Amino acid sequence: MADISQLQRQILAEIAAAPDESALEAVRVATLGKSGSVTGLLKALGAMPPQERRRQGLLINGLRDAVSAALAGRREILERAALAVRLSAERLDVTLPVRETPAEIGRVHPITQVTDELTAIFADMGFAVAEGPDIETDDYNFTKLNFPENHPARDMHDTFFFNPKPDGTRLLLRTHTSPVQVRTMLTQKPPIRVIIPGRTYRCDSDQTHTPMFHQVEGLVIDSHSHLGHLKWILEEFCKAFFGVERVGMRFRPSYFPFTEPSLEVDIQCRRDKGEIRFGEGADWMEILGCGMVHPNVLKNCRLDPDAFQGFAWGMGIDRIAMLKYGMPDLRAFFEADVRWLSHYGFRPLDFPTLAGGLSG
Ligand code: 2NL
Repeated sequence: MADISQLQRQILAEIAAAPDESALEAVRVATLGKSGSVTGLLKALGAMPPQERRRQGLLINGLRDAVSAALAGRREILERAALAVRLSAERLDVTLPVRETPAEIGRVHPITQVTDELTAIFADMGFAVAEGPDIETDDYNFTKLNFPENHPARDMHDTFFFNPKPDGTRLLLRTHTSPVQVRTMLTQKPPIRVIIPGRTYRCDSDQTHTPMFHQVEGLVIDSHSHLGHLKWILEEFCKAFFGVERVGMRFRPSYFPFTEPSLEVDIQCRRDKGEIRFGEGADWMEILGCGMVHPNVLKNCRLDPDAFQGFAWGMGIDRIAMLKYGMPDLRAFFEADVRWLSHYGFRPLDFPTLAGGLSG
């Protein structure tokens, strides 16, 4: 059948000339597709007398097989060529640094990091963390803590007061975290061992003060807790926090309404061309205040001063964060500048632990 071999030559030539996979697919549709030329010939077989059908069937099925084989062969050649083009066009520089995912780009603020660090240190010594509201009553922030009615810290200049309520009482933003200790003593039975990290507020703003700042206070109440225990706890804390084997400490007499006796604590340091090192040198730096809880405070918190005694301390988190990580400007802490945070912040999955290292 001259016209069938003629048709086959023509189709195979088209297949061989197909420049890409979509042109090849067009040839397949035009020949083996539902209304394709070869399919049309196969359909026509059914209407033929048996002998004719046998003869023609052999030829037409041969044509179909030849076209299928040619299509498959050409497809493989075109696919290989397309892959070769892609491989030579796409380049990957495996020496480039790995790009971080969004979760890895985020940074933990130094205040959060330092809070986590000191929580890990005190937790290791058996302290629980307590929390309380930022908005407090005058009673919990001042009166129960043995502040005299006319004490200057109650002054409008230091405290952010809310407008007075009809009954004359007024709420305020806590000026220290001590009201949380008051709440703890009112609700828990001794022995009490807690630390309270949190936000505190004072109406004060300059180079070294921001109206919102962070404090951590500690409280121990038991039957025989004394200043010797307090000194040991503070010394262990300073060694772990600043990562030194030993640190000289100096306890100076001071005054707070809520402790008696009251002390201020300095740690030994060396100031060197703007750098500061702890545990060595001839300089001293004040880092915290502390003392034995005043009997009036115990009474105000429904604890019998003849049965219980204890000690407390307080320090600024912002300040010890600046000291440990060499951050010169307090106000940058609260400016929410991502460039500052990417420089001074901490990697999110490096939790501070005593075993794994405190500063990641
Ligand atoms: C400082 C000094 C201090 C306390 C805080 C306290 C709390 C209660 C009873 C007694 Cl409920 N004391 N806290 C004691 C001494 C000092 O903070 O200079 N903070 C930055």
